[in-house]
Amino acid sequence: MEKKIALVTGATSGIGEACARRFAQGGYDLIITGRRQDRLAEVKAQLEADGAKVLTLLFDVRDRAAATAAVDSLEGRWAEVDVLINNAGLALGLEPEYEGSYDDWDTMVDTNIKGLLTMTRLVVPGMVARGRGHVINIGSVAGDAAYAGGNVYCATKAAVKTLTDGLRIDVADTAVRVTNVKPGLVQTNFSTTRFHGDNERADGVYKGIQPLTGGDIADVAFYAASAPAHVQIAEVLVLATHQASGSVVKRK
Ligand code: NDP
Ligand code: 8X3
Repeated sequence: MEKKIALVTGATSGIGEACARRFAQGGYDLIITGRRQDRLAEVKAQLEADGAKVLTLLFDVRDRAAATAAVDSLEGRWAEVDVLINNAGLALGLEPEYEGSYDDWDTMVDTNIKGLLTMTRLVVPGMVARGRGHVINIGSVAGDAAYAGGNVYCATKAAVKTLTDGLRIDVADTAVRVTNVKPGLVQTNFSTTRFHGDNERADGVYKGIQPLTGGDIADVAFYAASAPAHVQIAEVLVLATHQASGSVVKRK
């Protein structure tokens, strides 16, 4: 029997890379996407060592023409994506809303909302036509409530929740399932990116608490995809044990 295919956006790092790994270990073949060819090649080699067949697609999810060309280039069984993991995303800055950077706002909105929408628009029609498929969006606890300085990033993740719920309604008459996985603190490149490369400040985010790993989130995504066909894991909030919400973290 042919293996199922999972397409993971932003698989060059963190949660996306861990999801690719978990799905490869769970018997899927993988389409991994990202903007860095060298990292895509390294992740591909790891996944192949786990027994998966792997296709890489190099594009920026903000570039709609490039995303369209990449998805259109898929041939044969590779075009029949079983699981789409919309993971590519980022936070930039932690400034008050009235002092934020216009460029940072545009990047977050274009990536976290419009990039996710583009990938959904490109991949889900095939799922509907085939009568099977699963979309797993990586939302965030940040989408549940704003925290200090989170403003635009939190808004993009609130949008991910609304778009996930909207899609679930729109495909409810098909067998396609839609899941929002909402992590709390996960130690990845996320904070280094948020603080524009300031590693010391990024490390401070995870001081005094054992954060989640990308693997913890990948396990949840894989569980959702592995549930029986009549079970739709609609939304999962996953927090570190000493994190209670987006703004309540108990540190030692
Ligand atoms: P990382 O920075 O480790 O990974 C982000 C991934 O997204 C990278 O592969 C990156 O690729 C990719 N990416 C970013 N922008 C684009 C783009 N324009 N086009 C294509 N790929 C892009 O962070 P995480 O793994 O933590 O983040 C993954 C997702 O998880 C994000 O949506 C984030 O919001 C969400 N999340 C993270 C949490 C955390 O605490 N870490 C908690 C809750 C949610 P590249 O290497 O090319 O930049
Ligand atoms: C990432 C988690 O709390 O840093 O979405 O925003 S948080």
